[in-house]
Amino acid sequence: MGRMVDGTWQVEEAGTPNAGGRFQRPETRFRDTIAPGTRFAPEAGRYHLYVSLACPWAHRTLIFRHLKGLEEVISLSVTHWHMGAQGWNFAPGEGVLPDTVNGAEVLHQVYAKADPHFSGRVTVPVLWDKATGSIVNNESAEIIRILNSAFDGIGAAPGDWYPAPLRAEIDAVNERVYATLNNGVYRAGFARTQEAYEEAVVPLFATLDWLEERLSRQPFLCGEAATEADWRLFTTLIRFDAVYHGHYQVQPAADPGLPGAVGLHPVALPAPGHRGDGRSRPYQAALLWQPRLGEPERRGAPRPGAGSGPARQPPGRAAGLTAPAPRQRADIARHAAASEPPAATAVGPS
Ligand SMILES: N[C@@H](CCC(=O)N[C@@H](CS)C(=O)NCC(=O)O)C(=O)O
Repeated sequence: MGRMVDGTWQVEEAGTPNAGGRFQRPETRFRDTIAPGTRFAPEAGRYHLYVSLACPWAHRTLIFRHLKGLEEVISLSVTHWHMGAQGWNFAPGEGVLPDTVNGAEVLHQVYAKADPHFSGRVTVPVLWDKATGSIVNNESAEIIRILNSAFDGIGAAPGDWYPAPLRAEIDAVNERVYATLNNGVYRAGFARTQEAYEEAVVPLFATLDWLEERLSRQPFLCGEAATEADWRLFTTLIRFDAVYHGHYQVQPAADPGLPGAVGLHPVALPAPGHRGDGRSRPYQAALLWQPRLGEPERRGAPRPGAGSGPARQPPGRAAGLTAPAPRQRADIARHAAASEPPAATAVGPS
């Protein structure tokens, strides 16, 4: 891992935490949009997306590129799955799509081309403009909004995952899911103190309860049809078993009164295009509380059988942190009861 300092790559320790051992996500630097009459006008073939398949944030943008049928409109590069000392790179490997636009061997070269004095983290996804030779945007939440509508009329498939009547509700769901879950798994996984870890894990599990309750009365997060909020949740949920439960130690307390581990339940995986059992369909997976009865507490070690490589240490969290204490059940209940987004008329993608 590393970062850019005034246009030069510098190797540094992974996931450097801030005061109190808390993980803090830096602000994203490139925040433009694509709109007619602006520096970045909508044009087929003009823009290029850089992603890593490992990354939940980049995964969102890949989903939207596909949902909107933009495969022929926006070209794509996929980094090597392993982030080396030089950061994301295009070394030959399974699934790698080399950089045919800038010919970069490592992604920081792309950032340096956009801004020779760039300082900050070199992250995916990146939406690149071939015409100006610059980065339009490297914030996934904004890139998916761009893909959702900017190419309508010039080759995008129909569909609106951020429909006007549902925006307030989608924003409210996104806000909680981002803070406690999308980013919450990082706050737990990279915490360096017990306090910071619990600050992340308690609201995280409360949000999972809240989502479970919400999806027990409606098929999608904001009503009868999938919206952006569902896709933003999906890319985190789908990584729970593979990454967050073991590698990031996002696990519930040993307290039997607390919910069990969250799992992606194989029987809930519907065939592509099939509506499954009527719940949690956009995720192709169910949010289930799975009490792992009879299994020893696994805190501090990856789940047996999880992952394909040798057991690894959690990315940043010091060994020996323990599950939230029983007294925190009250906190979980309090978070679970946190304000519901406003009800809104259900409108599906059109
Ligand atoms: N705010 C960004 C975050 C993207 C992000 O953190 N991507 C990770 C991969 S999952 C990354 O590239 N990290 C490299 C680093 O931090 O050095 C977004 O949502 O687009």
